[in-house]
Amino acid sequence: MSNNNNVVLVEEYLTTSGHKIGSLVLNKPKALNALDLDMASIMLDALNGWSKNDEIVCVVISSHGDKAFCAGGDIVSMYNAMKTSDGTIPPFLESFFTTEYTLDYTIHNFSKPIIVWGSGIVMGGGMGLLCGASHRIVTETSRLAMPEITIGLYPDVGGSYFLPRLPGKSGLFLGLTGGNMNGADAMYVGLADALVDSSQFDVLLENLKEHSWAEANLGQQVTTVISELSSPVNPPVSNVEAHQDYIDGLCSGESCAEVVSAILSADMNNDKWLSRAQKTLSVGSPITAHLVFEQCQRGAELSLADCFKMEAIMSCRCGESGEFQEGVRALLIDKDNNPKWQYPSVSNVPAEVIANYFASPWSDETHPLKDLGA
Ligand code: QUE
Repeated sequence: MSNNNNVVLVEEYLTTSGHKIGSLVLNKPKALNALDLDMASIMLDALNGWSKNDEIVCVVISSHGDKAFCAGGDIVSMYNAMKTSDGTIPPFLESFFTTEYTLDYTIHNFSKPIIVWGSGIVMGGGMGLLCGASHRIVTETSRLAMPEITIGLYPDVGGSYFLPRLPGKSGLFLGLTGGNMNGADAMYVGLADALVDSSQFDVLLENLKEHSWAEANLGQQVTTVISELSSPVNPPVSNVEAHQDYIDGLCSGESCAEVVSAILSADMNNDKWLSRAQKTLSVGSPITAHLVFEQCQRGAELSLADCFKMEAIMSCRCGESGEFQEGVRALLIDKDNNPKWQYPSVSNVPAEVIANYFASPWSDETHPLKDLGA
């Protein structure tokens, strides 16, 4: 464990009714609260304790700093582990992903309401924390995305489950292009439950503390408290909704190569949001594009637990293949923004290469997430 155990602040607030509210505050604002292994372990331990504690009526997950709820994962530590592992699966990555996915899964299946305050940047690992919560709040500053194609990873943390379940082909499009969602997009695609003004966090906590907690249905009571918060003065407008039919048309192809070529050759009509998505795909990893296409196909048919098990395999394969390491080098280590991807385009990637990302390095009995959902 870390020598810096205030990376997540774990607190219990007493309510006037005599109950307790669990609070987890991500506390690495300079790193945009990117999730590291210590943070994930602390959160998982706290949730496991609170699930068995009858005094606790609900949990609030939030973060310090205005900029980000959580901008992703601690990929610099992962880079350092990959650099010294020489093309094998770094044990650190296996530990990190196992802990992170167990945490995400625990949030999805928690026995009491979990409120996530998803204000500011919510990307990658942050999406994993948000998506499974029973009460997902976004604000006028929220920016949600799965931008992993930029770094040669792929949209994990349950992306295999939630992307193929978004309206039409929007999940495939967002995974391929790293497209940004604002608060209105998040509401439209069903990844948020309430859009409120970013000034309302203290009001939310105060009202949760003052609530009577007298009724049986804790989830309904949290919904009521949240419904009393103020909406944004200038609410955002959904890009995904505005472009849904266009996105569905672009993503209707039968193969990854067809879809990617349709998006890359499309006239984005000077639309800023669509053009940015197109640009991100054009400079992103061709291997990642295949992984996104494949995970959306496979994930549509899988349970949540099986999606996380598949992602543990994919993520460990990413840790040994070199593509992810090169992406992190180019974007975050050397910052030359010039990753040398292993294949020049989607059409050059052999099927066997992609198949290997889904080939388990473990037997069912030795899979690190074998007990998930059991
Ligand atoms: C694409 C990504 C990530 C990214 C940038 C991308 C990502 C991620 C981070 C990140 C952000 C802040 C940090 C940090 C990492 O950046 O997944 O350590 O402090 O975690 O273009 O997928």
